Amino acid sequence: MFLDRVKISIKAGNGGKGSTSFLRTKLTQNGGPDGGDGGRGGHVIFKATNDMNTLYSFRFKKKFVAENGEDGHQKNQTGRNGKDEIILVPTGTVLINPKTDKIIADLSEDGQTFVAVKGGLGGHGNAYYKSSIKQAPTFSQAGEVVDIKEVILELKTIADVGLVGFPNVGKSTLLSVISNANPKIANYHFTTIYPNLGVCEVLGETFVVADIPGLIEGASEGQGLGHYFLKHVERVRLIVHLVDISECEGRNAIEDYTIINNELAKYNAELAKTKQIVVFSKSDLVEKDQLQSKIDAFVKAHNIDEYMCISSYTREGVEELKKKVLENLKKIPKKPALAVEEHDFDKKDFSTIEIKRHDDGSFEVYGGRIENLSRGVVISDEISFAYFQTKLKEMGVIDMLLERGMKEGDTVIIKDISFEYVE
Ligand SMILES: Nc1nc2c(ncn2[C@@H]2O[C@H](COP(=O)(O)OP(=O)(O)OP(=O)(O)O)[C@@H](O)[C@H]2O)c(=O)[nH]1
Ligand SMILES: [Mg+2]
Repeated sequence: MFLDRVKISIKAGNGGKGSTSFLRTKLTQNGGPDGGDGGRGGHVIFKATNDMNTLYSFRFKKKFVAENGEDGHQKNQTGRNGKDEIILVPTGTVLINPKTDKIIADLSEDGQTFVAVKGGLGGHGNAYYKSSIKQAPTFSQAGEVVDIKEVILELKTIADVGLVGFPNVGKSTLLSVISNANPKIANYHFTTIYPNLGVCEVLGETFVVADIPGLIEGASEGQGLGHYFLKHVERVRLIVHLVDISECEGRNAIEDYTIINNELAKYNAELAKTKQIVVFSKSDLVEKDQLQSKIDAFVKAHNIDEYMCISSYTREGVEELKKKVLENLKKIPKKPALAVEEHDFDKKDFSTIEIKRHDDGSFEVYGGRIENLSRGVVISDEISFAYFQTKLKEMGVIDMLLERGMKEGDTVIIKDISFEYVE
């Protein structure tokens, strides 16, 4: 089963809680605060590998969760960081943000990694809050909670060469004779239903060839297997365009070439500009004297300057084709990685403070700066709550609320904390 697009959910680990604790030894009954900080949650990291070539493993496992950070301990011991969740994907996997449909990462090199979501920060232990005026803080901070995110994985195969052409022209047969691949070959259309990759060796060098399902007229409107698999040749540097010169299926080689090029252009203008080598296949089925005149007519009709004539059966022209491909590849630079958009998965804006007035007259305060502060509040703890109120004043939140018309007795809601304003 071939799978090249899948939506999964990922969640980085939450930060561990800071600890509230006081030093206790045989000699000290009421020592100072010694609650350590919580550990950081594990990150969610994607890693490309050449050992995979489909997204099949994501068919059944769609949820990935990194470990939470450990809570802080007494004696100023910081909790352990959560273990990262490393998700292996085939090289060529592109990560897409489903909310914007934009690409956020392109894992085009073997071993390349991408931190998609960072683990939550650990909360501070009570030792952190000790100051000259607050000798014995009885509160600590909760760990940062990280939301679940969704991400689409799409595989856009990385190959140097793409084999393109009508069904049954001999693409898979050619791949089987020039590379280590062992694709299915048969005398009917759409034998190939998903891409095959093969490594071709020539003159001591190698290149990767992708064989995709055949295209037909109207593929852009979904005829046959449609355009779907063209994404697997989108990134090739060279297209080997196979045309059955024997016309053994009653087709016309000159027309076939035009039809396929039109379909490529309809899919993606960039792909249509990719350099092509026209390869006339099944030459063994044509009488020698007819072959040249057929080729001449084709070359004239399309005004092409580079072509090869091969038979995968007799192997005629096959070695020359491999050399020609290598020669061309040396002149064509690798395609750059895809443009990616800045993504907000691991970014939090800790500077914002927003106020919303509800219909019942209550005020809600939210935003990154507030979220960060509210993690430190234990509402049942008087000192903690007093600290929170002082901070709200310092940050100008109370002034902002007064400007918005807050009066004595009005309810203020901040995250899961709600209190009445008292002047
Ligand atoms: N005589 C001859 N037959 C060939 C040659 N190459 C392929 N064939 C035959 O043509 C038929 C189609 O070959 P495939 O390689 O499966 O063709 P394809 O282009 O991959 O076809 P799809 O996967 O359906 O798009 C098979 O019966 C092959 O044996 C050739 O050079 N000479
Ligand atoms: Mg095939």
